[in-house]
Amino acid sequence: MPSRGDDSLIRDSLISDLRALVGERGILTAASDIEPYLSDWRGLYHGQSPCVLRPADTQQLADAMKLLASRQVAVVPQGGNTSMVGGAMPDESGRQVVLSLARMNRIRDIDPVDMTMVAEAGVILKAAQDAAAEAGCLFPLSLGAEGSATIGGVLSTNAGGNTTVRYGNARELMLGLEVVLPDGQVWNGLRRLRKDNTGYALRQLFVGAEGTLGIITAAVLRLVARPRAREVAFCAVPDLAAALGLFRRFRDRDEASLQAFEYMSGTGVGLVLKHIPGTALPLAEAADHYVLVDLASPRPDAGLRTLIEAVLGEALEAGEVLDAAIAESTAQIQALWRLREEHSESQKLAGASVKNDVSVPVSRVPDLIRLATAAAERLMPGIRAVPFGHMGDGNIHMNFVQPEAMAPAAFLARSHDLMDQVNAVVRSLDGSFSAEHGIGRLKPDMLADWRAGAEFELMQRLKAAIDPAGLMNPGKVFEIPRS
Ligand code: FAD
Ligand code: 2HG
Ligand code: ZN
Repeated sequence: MPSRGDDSLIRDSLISDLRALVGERGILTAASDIEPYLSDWRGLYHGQSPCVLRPADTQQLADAMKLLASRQVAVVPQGGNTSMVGGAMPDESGRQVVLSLARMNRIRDIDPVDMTMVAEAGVILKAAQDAAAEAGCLFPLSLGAEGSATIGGVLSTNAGGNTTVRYGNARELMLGLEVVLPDGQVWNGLRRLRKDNTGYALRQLFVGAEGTLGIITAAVLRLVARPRAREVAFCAVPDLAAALGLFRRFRDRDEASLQAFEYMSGTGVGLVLKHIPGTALPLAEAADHYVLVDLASPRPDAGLRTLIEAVLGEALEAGEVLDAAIAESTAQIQALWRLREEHSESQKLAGASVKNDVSVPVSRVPDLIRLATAAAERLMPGIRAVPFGHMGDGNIHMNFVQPEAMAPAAFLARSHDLMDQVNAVVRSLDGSFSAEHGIGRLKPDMLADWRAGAEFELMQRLKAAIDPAGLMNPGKVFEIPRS
């Protein structure tokens, strides 16, 4: 067992050897510089790290990984640090090195004929969207954290977001990858092919692996045609069945134009209006349920205004819609979307919250919201249910904000009881306990339970084959094995 003195000698020599590989700008060691990398967005975890590595390119990163592997030092990859499950947090031991991809932020290539972009892992999602737009294309992945989340992070979590209903998850938007393996080997799989049946699709293994198998350093992203027509409406609906009915009306009329269909509860929109300056309800009266519909088409003459008015008109007549506002300008589109995208921030400002990022078959969304809300209210009278999210793909954020009079710590102490209640409902509806945010540090016990048997054993065997020393993001996805 090394003594404290031994520990700091090992640490000092590791830091100086790493510095020799990545240069002065490639490593942070001062406590005040490291601090921002040690807490997560939700404020659930606070870790420790001897330094933060910030390599400038793939070769520097590969050299550093070789060194870390030879010294048996664990690595915690970090992109924009927007994980909702503590995925990018080191533990409290002070022995895990945080690896930030922030400096690897070049867009290496955009090809509007192949409809591809080669982006390094540290490129911010918004920057990738903007670059695609400049080239006359669309990179359609879209989520509230897009101003901070990175390409490496969204691929490593297989992020979904608002447009999954139309374009799929991050996985479906990736054609090739460059990865640094746990031993420092570089795998260049940056192929931009739509068809490539050459053995196992290794690239898909690293998507959604949450940094537990290797470091994604660059990716070939799939672009799509840029929209030339768009219509967005914010609608009040009488109940959950009506919200689902409205979704079906839009999907059945023109599935190809439906790029987002988001649900919000009256409580959730109320929290946004209360806590986020500059927001306003675009309807005359508040309601218990709302949906946001976003239609887009690459055809300027797609007739989306006629379509949205016709579908909303029919739904109004059928009593499925109470009232609706259709955006008349880009500024109004942004204002309507803000009511949806500020949900996470407003819940943070309203006190402690427990999040359940769950999915069910789309047809079961009303049952999910109704049953999970009832179960939580039975467990804790006064709790504020704020379900919202991606109704069009079956992924609802079944979140709960603390009762107003309760102490945040007392509420958070009941987190697991609440999550168990929601998960029991999700199980009964054939759903998943983790739709898009991943497992991270928060849910390895759930993964072991829900996927027990052949599926979990196969995952463990893959992990052992690719990262035999267990140095890649330990304690995420899998619990750390007891020695
Ligand atoms: P981090 O948080 O830094 O890391 C996430 C995980 O990926 C960690 O396990 C980390 O170790 C690993 N990782 C990061 N980079 C690499 C790499 N280069 N190689 C290997 N592993 C790596 N998620 C959704 O799916 N849909 C949403 O709509 C959505 N909205 C959000 C809104 C807000 C306000 C916030 C705060 C988060 C939201 N998220 C959403 C959650 C989050 O998963 C995404 O923001 C994003 O996928 C994380 O990207 P990041 O760069 O911040 O990754
Ligand atoms: C979203 O859809 C994100 O806005 C965040 O996935 C959800 O705060 C949450 O629980
Ligand atoms: Zn979401």
